[in-house]
Amino acid sequence: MRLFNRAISSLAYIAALPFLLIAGLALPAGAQETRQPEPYQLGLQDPVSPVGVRIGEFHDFLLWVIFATGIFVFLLLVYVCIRYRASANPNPSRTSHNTLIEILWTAVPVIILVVIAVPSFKNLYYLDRAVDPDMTITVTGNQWYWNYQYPDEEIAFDSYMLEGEDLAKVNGIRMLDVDNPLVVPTGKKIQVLVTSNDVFHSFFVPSAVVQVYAVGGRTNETWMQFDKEGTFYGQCNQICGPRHAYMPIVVKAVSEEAYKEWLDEAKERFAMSDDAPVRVALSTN
Ligand SMILES: [Cu+2]
Repeated sequence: MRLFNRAISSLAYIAALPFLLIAGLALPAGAQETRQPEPYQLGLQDPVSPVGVRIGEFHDFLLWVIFATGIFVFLLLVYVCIRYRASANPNPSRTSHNTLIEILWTAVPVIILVVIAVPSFKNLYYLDRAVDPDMTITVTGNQWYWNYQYPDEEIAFDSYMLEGEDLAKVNGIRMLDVDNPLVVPTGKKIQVLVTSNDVFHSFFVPSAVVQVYAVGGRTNETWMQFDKEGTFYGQCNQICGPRHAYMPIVVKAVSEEAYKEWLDEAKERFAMSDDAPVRVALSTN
């Protein structure tokens, strides 16, 4: 019964997809977007960053390669099952070598892998490191919350998941909303330096296709850029202890003016004190 319900829900979702897409396209420019995991979600979260767009395209390309390979192998099996069945071949062939076929089944997979590897490496280098970033944010994983620092602005703050009354007060999303989200301006290239204060964590924001391990004593670098205003949810996705599921990530991408306003306020609330220096090196070079 449960399976049946799931199938029906999935069908309903697929039927509603064109309307959802139209509704998405009809959003006025500058509208607030939200990206979070959806029930019965199909596919990846809509990308909001240049890296996300490229990875999305690469994912779709790979899907074609996988489909083509799968269908080819399936048809080949069907052909072999019928063509070489025992009843039609009372005296089985004793062929053990065929040079042409052996060259083909070595060369063709190699060519396919090279065709996959080239864009794959391009993407890896593209997302690895920010070239001329506009700003830097350092992210530190802790058991079990995140600490965000804006070294250029000399602000630092912790970000805890909202629970119980606190969550009800803001009518937030259970398991995802936090007290102090990461606030960033849209359209800016943000260098992100990720480390940990204790065990392994992982900074994961799917709509920006950012996933970086937070490792104590080591600084990992990546970058993100949000091309849409909105709220983008992520989670720690490296099992890090009993409250691993309770350290979500919220990124609020806002306009330049709204970001400046937030900075003014944040500089008062979250000013870095001398005894809480920047925890990670500002450059990984
Ligand atoms: Cu964690």
